[in-house]
Amino acid sequence: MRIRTERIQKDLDAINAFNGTPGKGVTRFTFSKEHQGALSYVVEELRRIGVKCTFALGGNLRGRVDGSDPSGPAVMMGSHLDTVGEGGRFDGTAGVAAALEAARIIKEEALFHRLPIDLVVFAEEEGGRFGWGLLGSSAWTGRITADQLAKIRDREGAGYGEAMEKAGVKIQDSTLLHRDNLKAMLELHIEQGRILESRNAAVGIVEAIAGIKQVIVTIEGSADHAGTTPMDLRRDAMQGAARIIAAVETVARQEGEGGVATVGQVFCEPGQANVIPGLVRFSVDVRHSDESRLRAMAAGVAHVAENVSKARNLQCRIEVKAEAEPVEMTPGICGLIETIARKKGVEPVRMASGAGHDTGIIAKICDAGMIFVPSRGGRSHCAEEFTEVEDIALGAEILLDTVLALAR
Ligand code: HGY
Ligand code: MN
Ligand code: MN
Repeated sequence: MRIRTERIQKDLDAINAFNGTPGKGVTRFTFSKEHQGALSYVVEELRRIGVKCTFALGGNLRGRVDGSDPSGPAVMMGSHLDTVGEGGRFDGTAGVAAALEAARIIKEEALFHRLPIDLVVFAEEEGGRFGWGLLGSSAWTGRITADQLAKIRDREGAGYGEAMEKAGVKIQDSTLLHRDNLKAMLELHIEQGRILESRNAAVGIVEAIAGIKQVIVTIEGSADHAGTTPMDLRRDAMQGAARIIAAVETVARQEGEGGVATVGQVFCEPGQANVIPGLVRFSVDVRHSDESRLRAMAAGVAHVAENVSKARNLQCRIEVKAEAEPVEMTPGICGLIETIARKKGVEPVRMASGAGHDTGIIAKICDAGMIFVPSRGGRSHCAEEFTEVEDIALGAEILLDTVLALAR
């Protein structure tokens, strides 16, 4: 094996030292000092091997390893370093560390490749700061226009561009990614599920990524005194929201295997024990591997929200945030990963991803593939998230050979 496991371990430790909630998982929100600290570690590690980094459209970081044909379309490998709040040490970080070590080997051993190989760190994959997941890759591929991006604000009201500037991120290259300048995208990622572990498999090949629709539901009633307002005169936003939230689970359970739905955020105004809530805002995240069922689930939630609001004389508004259709990975790339894994004596498992990934957005404009490595107990988006560094190293070895095969 060329990949050096101990260097991946060092990268994981160095990157995760940049953490806004030490002792409570890992928190690195996009353009925060933790995020920029982790990015600067990657930039420095790439500089050491002679790879120059630039910031591209959407605030994504790109380090270019030039090949013999610098003008050819690139082969891209990487992931993200932003996390959910109090998340894990491996979601995104494992893929960046694997790509970083692969880049080291390519440079140290001067491995021949014709096309440029780009190491990328996507911005705002999780949506933890701006409430809009897959944002950096969506901006880079033009799925989100510059105007739409300019309107996106974080909880403190800071705009995306403003946050970038404050973090010292200067866009040096604002070209959109497209088929002529990008040949393929490869991402190593932790599985965030139980399949590999239950099958005692070391490597997964992602064939498809589930679709996602994230909305924010706002229910508006009237704030009023909790002690003097008779029950039948209330317009209690919380009682309406509670019934809609309970129905979200039913919408998902009716789908059986393929559908999941989550209410992860609830805000209440004014949020005091002795005041009847005037306004409740909550997120709904629905996912399905089939696009028409995804749309049906989102419509089902909207239908319940409207009916409950009407029956209770409440106002209801639904705002769509992130959405990504279900997407297939490129069969040729899945086959290439499989051949390379088998040559290393590894029998990979073909599977789908219930989690969304930037590669699913990039796959709209070029060939794409993902390599999964096992998650202990399937846990993710929590401090308990864990993947053996040896599994990441094996995945990185496969990533390295796949990227080189595509860039040759
Ligand atoms: O939400 C997701 O599926 C991913 O972790 N951003
Ligand atoms: Mn995630
Ligand atoms: Mn991720």
